[in-house]
Amino acid sequence: MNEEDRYVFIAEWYDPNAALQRRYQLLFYPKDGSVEMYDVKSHRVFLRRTKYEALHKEDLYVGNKINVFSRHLHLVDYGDQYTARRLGSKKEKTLAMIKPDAVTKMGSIIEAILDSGFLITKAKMVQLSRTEAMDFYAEHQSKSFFNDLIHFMTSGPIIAMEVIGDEAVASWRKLLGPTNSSVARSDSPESIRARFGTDGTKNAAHGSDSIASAARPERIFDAIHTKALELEFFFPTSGGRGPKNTATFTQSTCCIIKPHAVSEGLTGKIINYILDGGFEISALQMFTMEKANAEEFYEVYKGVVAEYIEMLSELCSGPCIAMEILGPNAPKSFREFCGPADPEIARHLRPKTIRAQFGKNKVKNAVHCTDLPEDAVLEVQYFFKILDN
Ligand code: FUP
Repeated sequence: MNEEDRYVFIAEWYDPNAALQRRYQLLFYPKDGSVEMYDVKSHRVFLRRTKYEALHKEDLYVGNKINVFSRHLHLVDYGDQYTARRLGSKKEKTLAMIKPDAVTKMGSIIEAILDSGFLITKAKMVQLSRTEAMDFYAEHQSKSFFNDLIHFMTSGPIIAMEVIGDEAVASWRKLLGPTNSSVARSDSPESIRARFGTDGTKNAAHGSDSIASAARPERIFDAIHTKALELEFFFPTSGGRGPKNTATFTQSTCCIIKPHAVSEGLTGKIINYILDGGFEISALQMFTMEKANAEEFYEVYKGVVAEYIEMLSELCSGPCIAMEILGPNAPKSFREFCGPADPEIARHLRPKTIRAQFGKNKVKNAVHCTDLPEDAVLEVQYFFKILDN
Protein backbone atom coordinates (compact mmCIF):
# COMPACT_ATOMS: atom_id res chain seq x y z
CA MET A 1 0.00 0.00 0.00
CA ASN A 2 1.16 3.50 -0.71
CA GLU A 3 1.90 5.09 2.66
CA GLU A 4 2.11 8.64 1.35
CA ASP A 5 1.49 11.27 4.02
CA ARG A 6 -1.86 12.99 3.61
CA TYR A 7 -4.07 15.15 5.77
CA VAL A 8 -7.84 15.09 5.67
CA PHE A 9 -10.24 17.90 6.62
CA ILE A 10 -13.93 18.61 6.43
CA ALA A 11 -14.40 21.91 4.64
CA GLU A 12 -17.48 24.02 4.03
CA TRP A 13 -18.08 26.34 1.15
CA TYR A 14 -21.03 28.63 0.64
CA ASP A 15 -22.17 28.24 -2.95
CA PRO A 16 -23.69 31.60 -3.84
CA ASN A 17 -25.40 30.31 -7.00
CA ALA A 18 -27.29 27.55 -5.24
CA ALA A 19 -27.45 29.52 -1.96
CA LEU A 20 -26.28 26.32 -0.27
CA GLN A 21 -23.63 25.46 2.25
CA ARG A 22 -21.66 22.61 0.66
CA ARG A 23 -19.45 20.18 2.54
CA TYR A 24 -16.30 18.60 1.20
CA GLN A 25 -13.67 16.21 2.30
CA LEU A 26 -10.39 17.93 1.51
CA LEU A 27 -7.17 15.96 1.22
CA PHE A 28 -3.77 17.61 1.26
CA TYR A 29 -0.59 15.80 0.21
CA PRO A 30 2.42 17.61 1.71
CA LYS A 31 4.91 15.74 -0.48
CA ASP A 32 3.93 17.59 -3.64
CA GLY A 33 1.55 20.22 -2.24
CA SER A 34 -1.48 18.82 -4.03
CA VAL A 35 -5.13 18.88 -3.00
CA GLU A 36 -8.09 16.68 -3.75
CA MET A 37 -11.73 17.22 -2.84
CA TYR A 38 -14.82 15.04 -2.54
CA ASP A 39 -18.39 16.19 -2.10
CA VAL A 40 -19.45 14.72 1.24
CA LYS A 41 -23.10 14.27 0.26
CA SER A 42 -22.74 12.78 -3.20
CA HIS A 43 -19.37 11.08 -2.58
CA ARG A 44 -18.31 12.41 -5.95
CA VAL A 45 -14.90 13.73 -6.84
CA PHE A 46 -15.16 17.50 -6.79
CA LEU A 47 -11.53 18.29 -7.52
CA ARG A 48 -9.16 15.73 -8.87
CA ARG A 49 -5.76 15.66 -7.18
CA THR A 50 -4.03 18.84 -8.34
CA LYS A 51 -0.96 20.75 -7.28
CA TYR A 52 -1.89 23.99 -5.54
CA GLU A 53 1.12 26.04 -4.54
CA ALA A 54 -0.71 28.68 -2.52
CA LEU A 55 -1.71 26.16 0.15
CA HIS A 56 0.73 25.27 2.90
CA LYS A 57 0.64 22.81 5.75
CA GLU A 58 0.69 25.78 8.18
CA ASP A 59 -2.67 26.94 6.79
CA LEU A 60 -4.31 23.69 7.71
CA TYR A 61 -6.07 23.79 11.05
CA VAL A 62 -9.67 23.68 12.14
CA GLY A 63 -11.22 27.13 12.24
CA ASN A 64 -9.09 28.55 9.43
CA LYS A 65 -10.45 29.85 6.16
CA ILE A 66 -8.41 28.88 3.14
CA ASN A 67 -8.65 29.66 -0.52
CA VAL A 68 -8.52 26.84 -3.05
CA PHE A 69 -8.87 27.88 -6.68
CA SER A 70 -10.81 31.02 -5.69
CA ARG A 71 -13.19 29.15 -3.38
CA HIS A 72 -13.18 30.31 0.22
CA LEU A 73 -13.30 27.14 2.26
CA HIS A 74 -13.88 27.01 5.98
CA LEU A 75 -12.08 24.11 7.66
CA VAL A 76 -14.65 22.91 10.18
CA ASP A 77 -13.21 19.61 11.37
CA TYR A 78 -10.49 17.04 10.98
CA GLY A 79 -11.35 14.27 8.59
CA ASP A 80 -9.48 11.53 10.42
CA GLN A 81 -7.67 10.74 13.66
CA TYR A 82 -4.27 10.86 12.00
CA THR A 83 -4.77 14.47 10.87
CA ALA A 84 -6.16 15.54 14.25
CA ARG A 85 -3.19 13.98 16.02
CA ARG A 86 -0.55 15.27 13.66
CA LEU A 87 -1.83 18.77 13.03
CA GLY A 88 -4.21 19.52 15.83
CA SER A 89 -3.14 18.20 19.15
CA LYS A 90 -1.25 21.20 20.46
CA LYS A 91 -2.67 24.05 18.38
CA GLU A 92 -4.33 26.80 20.35
CA LYS A 93 -5.55 30.29 19.67
CA THR A 94 -5.00 33.21 21.95
CA LEU A 95 -5.35 36.96 22.07
CA ALA A 96 -2.16 38.95 21.64
CA MET A 97 -2.58 42.67 22.09
CA ILE A 98 -0.17 45.56 21.53
CA LYS A 99 -0.89 48.28 24.08
CA PRO A 100 -0.87 52.07 23.45
CA ASP A 101 2.74 52.56 24.59
CA ALA A 102 4.07 50.10 22.03
CA VAL A 103 1.95 50.74 18.94
CA THR A 104 4.82 52.67 17.35
CA LYS A 105 6.87 49.45 17.77
CA MET A 106 4.23 47.23 16.18
CA GLY A 107 6.55 46.19 13.34
CA SER A 108 9.18 44.75 15.68
CA ILE A 109 6.58 43.12 17.94
CA ILE A 110 4.91 41.46 14.95
CA GLU A 111 8.33 40.28 13.78
CA ALA A 112 8.99 38.76 17.21
CA ILE A 113 5.60 37.01 17.10
CA LEU A 114 6.23 35.55 13.63
CA ASP A 115 9.85 34.64 14.39
CA SER A 116 8.59 32.59 17.34
CA GLY A 117 6.50 30.48 15.00
CA PHE A 118 3.04 31.93 15.67
CA LEU A 119 0.61 32.55 12.86
CA ILE A 120 -1.39 35.78 12.99
CA THR A 121 -4.93 34.96 11.88
CA LYS A 122 -6.75 38.18 12.78
CA ALA A 123 -5.54 41.70 13.44
CA LYS A 124 -7.24 45.01 14.03
CA MET A 125 -6.13 48.39 15.33
CA VAL A 126 -8.85 49.79 17.58
CA GLN A 127 -9.37 52.60 20.03
CA LEU A 128 -11.01 51.41 23.25
CA SER A 129 -13.67 53.59 24.85
CA ARG A 130 -13.61 53.90 28.64
CA THR A 131 -16.54 51.51 28.93
CA GLU A 132 -14.84 48.94 26.69
CA ALA A 133 -11.57 49.13 28.64
CA MET A 134 -13.44 48.74 31.94
CA ASP A 135 -15.28 45.76 30.53
CA PHE A 136 -12.11 44.11 29.27
CA TYR A 137 -10.32 44.51 32.61
CA ALA A 138 -13.43 43.97 34.78
CA GLU A 139 -11.56 41.39 36.88
CA HIS A 140 -9.26 44.17 38.14
CA GLN A 141 -11.92 46.74 39.03
CA SER A 142 -11.30 46.58 42.75
CA LYS A 143 -7.52 46.98 42.40
CA SER A 144 -5.71 50.17 43.33
CA PHE A 145 -4.17 50.45 39.85
CA PHE A 146 -7.51 50.11 38.00
CA ASN A 147 -7.97 53.82 37.20
CA ASP A 148 -4.42 54.21 35.92
CA LEU A 149 -4.81 51.06 33.86
CA ILE A 150 -8.04 52.27 32.21
CA HIS A 151 -6.55 55.70 31.60
CA PHE A 152 -3.53 54.10 29.94
CA MET A 153 -5.52 51.60 27.86
CA THR A 154 -7.69 54.39 26.43
CA SER A 155 -4.79 56.80 25.83
CA GLY A 156 -4.30 55.72 22.22
CA PRO A 157 -4.92 52.96 19.72
CA ILE A 158 -4.11 49.34 20.45
CA ILE A 159 -3.71 46.37 18.10
CA ALA A 160 -5.62 43.19 18.87
CA MET A 161 -4.48 39.99 17.20
CA GLU A 162 -5.57 36.40 17.17
CA VAL A 163 -2.47 34.24 17.11
CA ILE A 164 -2.28 30.51 16.68
CA GLY A 165 0.50 28.13 17.52
CA ASP A 166 1.50 25.12 19.58
CA GLU A 167 0.29 25.75 23.13
CA ALA A 168 -0.19 29.37 22.12
CA VAL A 169 -1.64 30.56 25.43
CA ALA A 170 1.41 29.57 27.44
CA SER A 171 4.03 30.19 24.77
CA TRP A 172 2.75 33.70 24.03
CA ARG A 173 2.82 34.49 27.77
CA LYS A 174 6.39 33.25 27.87
CA LEU A 175 7.38 35.47 24.95
CA LEU A 176 5.56 38.38 26.65
CA GLY A 177 7.54 38.06 29.87
CA PRO A 178 6.68 39.13 33.43
CA THR A 179 3.87 41.70 33.91
CA ASN A 180 6.22 44.43 35.11
CA SER A 181 8.63 45.54 32.37
CA SER A 182 11.39 46.40 34.87
CA VAL A 183 11.18 42.90 36.31
CA ALA A 184 11.09 41.54 32.76
CA ARG A 185 14.36 43.32 31.93
CA SER A 186 16.15 41.53 34.72
CA ASP A 187 14.38 38.15 34.58
CA SER A 188 13.65 37.73 30.88
CA PRO A 189 15.62 40.31 28.89
CA GLU A 190 14.62 38.93 25.47
CA SER A 191 10.90 39.12 26.24
CA ILE A 192 8.56 41.60 24.60
CA ARG A 193 7.77 43.44 27.83
CA ALA A 194 11.50 43.76 28.56
CA ARG A 195 12.29 45.06 25.09
CA PHE A 196 9.33 47.34 24.48
CA GLY A 197 7.64 48.17 27.80
CA THR A 198 8.30 50.77 30.50
CA ASP A 199 6.92 49.74 33.90
CA GLY A 200 4.15 47.80 35.67
CA THR A 201 1.32 49.50 33.80
CA LYS A 202 2.93 50.54 30.52
CA ASN A 203 4.05 47.05 29.65
CA ALA A 204 3.75 46.98 25.83
CA ALA A 205 1.52 43.96 25.31
CA HIS A 206 -1.08 41.60 26.70
CA GLY A 207 -1.86 37.90 26.48
CA SER A 208 -4.77 35.83 27.71
CA ASP A 209 -3.72 33.99 30.82
CA SER A 210 -5.77 30.83 30.79
CA ILE A 211 -7.17 28.19 28.58
CA ALA A 212 -10.81 27.38 29.13
CA SER A 213 -10.24 23.67 29.30
CA ALA A 214 -7.03 21.77 28.71
CA ALA A 215 -6.60 20.60 25.14
CA ARG A 216 -7.33 16.94 24.68
CA PRO A 217 -5.01 15.28 22.23
CA GLU A 218 -7.51 13.86 19.82
CA ARG A 219 -10.15 16.60 19.83
CA ILE A 220 -8.96 20.13 19.85
CA PHE A 221 -12.23 21.91 19.41
CA ASP A 222 -12.00 23.19 22.98
CA ALA A 223 -8.57 24.54 22.30
CA ILE A 224 -9.85 26.33 19.22
CA HIS A 225 -12.27 28.14 21.53
CA THR A 226 -9.44 28.92 23.90
CA LYS A 227 -10.07 31.92 26.01
CA ALA A 228 -12.91 32.61 23.68
CA LEU A 229 -14.09 35.53 25.76
CA GLU A 230 -11.10 37.78 25.14
CA LEU A 231 -10.95 36.95 21.44
CA GLU A 232 -14.74 37.39 21.22
CA PHE A 233 -14.37 40.84 22.77
CA PHE A 234 -12.31 42.06 19.81
CA PHE A 235 -13.44 39.69 17.07
CA PRO A 236 -17.09 38.85 17.74
CA THR A 237 -18.26 35.83 15.79
CA SER A 238 -21.87 35.86 16.94
CA GLY A 239 -23.30 39.30 16.31
CA GLY A 240 -22.07 42.62 17.67
CA ARG A 241 -19.30 44.75 16.21
CA GLY A 242 -16.41 44.85 18.66
CA PRO A 243 -14.35 48.00 19.22
CA LYS A 244 -14.17 50.49 16.33
CA ASN A 245 -11.28 50.78 13.92
CA THR A 246 -9.14 53.92 13.97
CA ALA A 247 -9.27 55.13 10.36
CA THR A 248 -9.36 58.93 10.03
CA PHE A 249 -10.33 59.20 6.33
CA THR A 250 -8.53 62.54 6.07
CA GLN A 251 -5.40 63.30 4.06
CA SER A 252 -4.48 59.67 4.17
CA THR A 253 -3.73 56.96 1.67
CA CYS A 254 -4.28 53.23 1.45
CA CYS A 255 -1.67 50.48 1.57
CA ILE A 256 -2.26 46.75 1.44
CA ILE A 257 0.37 44.19 2.36
CA LYS A 258 -0.46 41.55 -0.23
CA PRO A 259 -1.29 37.95 0.71
CA HIS A 260 1.99 36.52 -0.65
CA ALA A 261 3.99 38.91 1.57
CA VAL A 262 1.82 38.11 4.60
CA SER A 263 2.29 34.38 4.05
CA GLU A 264 6.04 34.83 3.54
CA GLY A 265 6.17 36.36 7.04
CA LEU A 266 7.08 39.86 5.83
CA THR A 267 4.34 41.79 7.67
CA GLY A 268 6.52 43.03 10.54
CA LYS A 269 9.43 43.92 8.27
CA ILE A 270 7.25 45.89 5.84
CA ILE A 271 5.54 47.75 8.69
CA ASN A 272 8.94 48.66 10.15
CA TYR A 273 10.09 49.86 6.76
CA ILE A 274 7.02 52.10 6.43
CA LEU A 275 7.46 53.55 9.93
CA ASP A 276 11.21 54.06 9.45
CA GLY A 277 10.36 55.84 6.19
CA GLY A 278 8.60 58.51 8.27
CA PHE A 279 4.98 57.48 7.70
CA GLU A 280 2.34 56.85 10.34
CA ILE A 281 -0.04 53.90 10.33
CA SER A 282 -3.35 55.25 11.59
CA ALA A 283 -5.45 52.13 10.95
CA LEU A 284 -4.65 48.50 10.31
CA GLN A 285 -6.74 45.41 9.83
CA MET A 286 -6.39 41.94 8.39
CA PHE A 287 -8.91 40.98 5.71
CA THR A 288 -9.48 37.93 3.55
CA MET A 289 -10.90 39.28 0.31
CA GLU A 290 -13.71 37.60 -1.58
CA LYS A 291 -13.34 37.66 -5.36
CA ALA A 292 -16.28 40.05 -5.79
CA ASN A 293 -14.70 42.53 -3.39
CA ALA A 294 -11.31 42.31 -5.06
CA GLU A 295 -12.97 43.00 -8.41
CA GLU A 296 -14.70 46.03 -7.00
CA PHE A 297 -11.54 47.31 -5.37
CA TYR A 298 -9.38 46.82 -8.48
CA GLU A 299 -12.02 48.05 -10.91
CA VAL A 300 -9.90 50.92 -12.25
CA TYR A 301 -7.24 48.45 -13.41
CA LYS A 302 -9.61 46.30 -15.45
CA GLY A 303 -8.70 46.46 -19.13
CA VAL A 304 -5.83 48.79 -18.27
CA VAL A 305 -3.26 46.59 -16.57
CA ALA A 306 -2.21 43.42 -18.39
CA GLU A 307 -1.87 41.45 -15.14
CA TYR A 308 -5.37 42.33 -13.93
CA ILE A 309 -6.58 38.72 -13.61
CA GLU A 310 -3.45 37.60 -11.78
CA MET A 311 -3.68 40.66 -9.51
CA LEU A 312 -7.21 39.64 -8.57
CA SER A 313 -6.28 36.10 -7.70
CA GLU A 314 -3.25 37.25 -5.70
CA LEU A 315 -5.43 39.61 -3.65
CA CYS A 316 -7.84 36.75 -2.87
CA SER A 317 -5.20 34.12 -2.24
CA GLY A 318 -5.09 34.56 1.55
CA PRO A 319 -5.26 37.17 4.28
CA CYS A 320 -3.92 40.64 3.50
CA ILE A 321 -3.23 43.60 5.79
CA ALA A 322 -4.97 46.86 4.91
CA MET A 323 -3.58 50.06 6.38
CA GLU A 324 -4.39 53.74 6.41
CA ILE A 325 -1.18 55.71 5.99
CA LEU A 326 -0.55 59.30 7.06
CA GLY A 327 2.45 61.41 6.17
CA PRO A 328 3.52 64.70 4.66
CA ASN A 329 2.10 65.01 1.14
CA ALA A 330 0.62 61.57 1.73
CA PRO A 331 -0.87 59.90 -1.31
CA LYS A 332 1.94 61.09 -3.59
CA SER A 333 4.92 60.65 -1.26
CA PHE A 334 3.77 57.21 -0.13
CA ARG A 335 3.27 56.05 -3.68
CA GLU A 336 6.83 57.09 -4.48
CA PHE A 337 8.00 55.23 -1.38
CA CYS A 338 6.32 52.06 -2.68
CA GLY A 339 8.19 52.38 -5.97
CA PRO A 340 7.50 51.16 -9.51
CA ALA A 341 4.92 48.35 -9.76
CA ASP A 342 7.55 45.97 -11.16
CA PRO A 343 10.07 45.06 -8.41
CA GLU A 344 12.76 44.26 -11.00
CA ILE A 345 12.54 47.78 -12.37
CA ALA A 346 12.30 49.12 -8.83
CA ARG A 347 15.53 47.34 -7.85
CA HIS A 348 17.33 49.05 -10.72
CA LEU A 349 15.84 52.50 -10.52
CA ARG A 350 14.61 52.95 -6.93
CA PRO A 351 16.36 50.34 -4.77
CA LYS A 352 15.20 51.85 -1.46
CA THR A 353 11.49 51.47 -2.22
CA ILE A 354 9.21 48.88 -0.59
CA ARG A 355 8.71 46.92 -3.79
CA ALA A 356 12.43 46.85 -4.55
CA GLN A 357 13.08 45.52 -1.05
CA PHE A 358 10.22 43.05 -0.66
CA GLY A 359 8.62 42.39 -4.05
CA LYS A 360 9.07 39.34 -6.27
CA ASN A 361 7.36 40.23 -9.52
CA LYS A 362 4.69 42.55 -10.93
CA VAL A 363 1.85 40.62 -9.29
CA LYS A 364 3.58 39.58 -6.09
CA ASN A 365 5.01 43.05 -5.55
CA ALA A 366 4.59 43.12 -1.76
CA VAL A 367 2.19 46.03 -1.47
CA HIS A 368 -0.64 47.81 -3.17
CA CYS A 369 -0.85 51.56 -2.70
CA THR A 370 -3.36 54.09 -4.01
CA ASP A 371 -2.32 55.42 -7.41
CA LEU A 372 -4.41 58.55 -7.83
CA PRO A 373 -4.59 61.03 -4.96
CA GLU A 374 -8.34 61.47 -5.54
CA ASP A 375 -8.88 57.73 -4.91
CA ALA A 376 -6.89 57.57 -1.69
CA VAL A 377 -9.67 58.21 0.82
CA LEU A 378 -12.09 56.10 -1.25
CA GLU A 379 -9.75 53.13 -1.00
CA VAL A 380 -9.32 53.63 2.74
CA GLN A 381 -13.11 53.79 3.03
CA TYR A 382 -13.48 50.60 1.03
CA PHE A 383 -11.68 48.62 3.71
CA PHE A 384 -12.43 50.51 6.90
CA LYS A 385 -16.03 51.56 6.21
CA ILE A 386 -17.40 48.97 3.80
CA LEU A 387 -15.56 45.71 4.45
CA ASP A 388 -15.20 46.28 8.21
CA ASN A 389 -18.88 45.89 8.97
P1 FUP B 1 -0.85 40.14 32.99
O1 FUP B 1 -1.75 38.95 32.97
O2 FUP B 1 0.61 39.80 32.96
O3 FUP B 1 -1.22 41.18 31.97
O4 FUP B 1 -1.04 40.82 34.43
P2 FUP B 1 -2.34 41.06 35.31
O5 FUP B 1 -3.52 40.35 34.75
O6 FUP B 1 -1.94 40.80 36.72
O7 FUP B 1 -2.55 42.62 35.16
C1 FUP B 1 -3.22 43.16 34.05
C2 FUP B 1 -2.67 44.51 33.78
O8 FUP B 1 -2.87 45.38 34.89
C3 FUP B 1 -1.19 44.54 33.53
F1 FUP B 1 -0.87 44.21 32.28
C4 FUP B 1 -0.81 45.94 33.89
C5 FUP B 1 -1.81 46.32 34.96
N1 FUP B 1 -1.20 46.29 36.32
C6 FUP B 1 -0.82 47.50 36.88
O9 FUP B 1 -0.99 48.55 36.28
N2 FUP B 1 -0.24 47.48 38.12
C7 FUP B 1 -0.03 46.34 38.81
O10 FUP B 1 0.49 46.38 39.94
C8 FUP B 1 -0.43 45.11 38.22
C9 FUP B 1 -1.01 45.12 36.97
